Amino acid sequence: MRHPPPLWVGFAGPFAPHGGYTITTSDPFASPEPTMRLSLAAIGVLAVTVAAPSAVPVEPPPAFPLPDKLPSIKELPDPLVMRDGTQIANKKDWEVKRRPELKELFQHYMYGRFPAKPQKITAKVLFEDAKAFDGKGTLREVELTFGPPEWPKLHLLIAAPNGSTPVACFVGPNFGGNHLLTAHEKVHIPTAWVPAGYPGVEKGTNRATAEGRGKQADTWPLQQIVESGYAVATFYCGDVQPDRPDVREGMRATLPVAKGATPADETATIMWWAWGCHRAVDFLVTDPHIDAKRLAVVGHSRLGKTALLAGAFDDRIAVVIPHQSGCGGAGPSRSKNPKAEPVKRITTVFPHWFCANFSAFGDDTTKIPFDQHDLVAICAPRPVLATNAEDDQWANPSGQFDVLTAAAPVYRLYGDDRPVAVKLPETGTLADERLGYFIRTGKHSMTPDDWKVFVRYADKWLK
Ligand code: GTR
Repeated sequence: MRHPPPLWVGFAGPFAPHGGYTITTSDPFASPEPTMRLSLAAIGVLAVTVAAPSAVPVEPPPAFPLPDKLPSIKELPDPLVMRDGTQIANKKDWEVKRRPELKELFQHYMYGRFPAKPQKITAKVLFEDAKAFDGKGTLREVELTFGPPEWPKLHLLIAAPNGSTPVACFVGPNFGGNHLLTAHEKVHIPTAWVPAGYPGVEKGTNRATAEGRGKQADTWPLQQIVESGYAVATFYCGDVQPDRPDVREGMRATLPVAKGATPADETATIMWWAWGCHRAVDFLVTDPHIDAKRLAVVGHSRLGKTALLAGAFDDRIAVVIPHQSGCGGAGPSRSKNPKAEPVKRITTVFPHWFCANFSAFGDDTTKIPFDQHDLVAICAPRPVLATNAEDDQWANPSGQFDVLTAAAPVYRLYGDDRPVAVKLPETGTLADERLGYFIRTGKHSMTPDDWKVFVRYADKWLK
């Protein structure tokens, strides 16, 4: 059966006809892009157009009950039991029945609809410095446009070791702009709203300035990553969707404005950021310097939640690294850790991160028809590494280990008999199983030492 037209056809939105642009036939309910390798004819020439195939049409989502009508489930629900009680016993049924059901549930009740892939992506190389990092690597920045002029542009900063062999690549969003990660004067300074308090942000205007150049180079230590033999690609999350509620800008501005109540499952900010990761991947899989089969998505905190969601919804990503992602990421919503961030708090303080339906669970998380182990399980059999810090109980380090453990039965369907450590690993010891875990001393931050751990894990799973 063909699916119904996308929800927002007829509105001035991204998937609606607009001034001479082709309307996409892709469907916001569609499953992630099929694995593909697009050929990029001429990198380095001014503009390159990458024709992306439209997403595969799928059945419309089933009608789900209102949040308060859902049954109460006290513990982490069994990932291998469908909503109708069917027990899943093999990989095929997991892939054909349960995994799609979970993807629908996560969209409807938590992150909002998975947006379609744009039909046309244009990549323009803004600059390329082949003598960066003491001559050891190349630094480039690529501007990605998706079609209609009101769509924000994404600036992808790519650092790669020099050499002819395609290398594995880390990819993910950053918090304050690419320019904070290197002092290189050609790197783009965001024109979108940036959070106050980041280096070089003009007081009162939320504008980024050149003052910030290189001031957060430790969070994505480009040279260190390049010297360990990996490429790294990152973009400012606010290029896609600035991190603030109640303002329709970024990609949200391209959606129809809801009259009256907010649609319960409108695409929320974390889903848009994940969508941005997928658009970065669209480019990376065409890049001859990068091995399309060896991509690891990384993000910290709210962007760690993003990394996990991006990995779950795009199987072109080979390894998933949510760093200190906590509630809404690799931390359970049914938390047993009194120091961890609860759903009630996160949906009150950051209502825009999740769709309206998710707020309904603030007072009773037992009604959530899934938990975060199901999001990890959607990634199976791909490796997922949850990294943490002892002083960061807000991100629920022990709860994250419970989540990995609860996802393990799905990994076992793929033949991995020991996908996760048997007990919470010691501080400072990397448990490098397919469901990997690491906790260090210290606080909530992403540091060069954390990147050493990401690289060790990638050395195991991406080599
Ligand atoms: C906190 C939030 C966390 C985490 C963190 C961050 O305020 O409660 O869920 O996302 O922000 O992103 O740094």
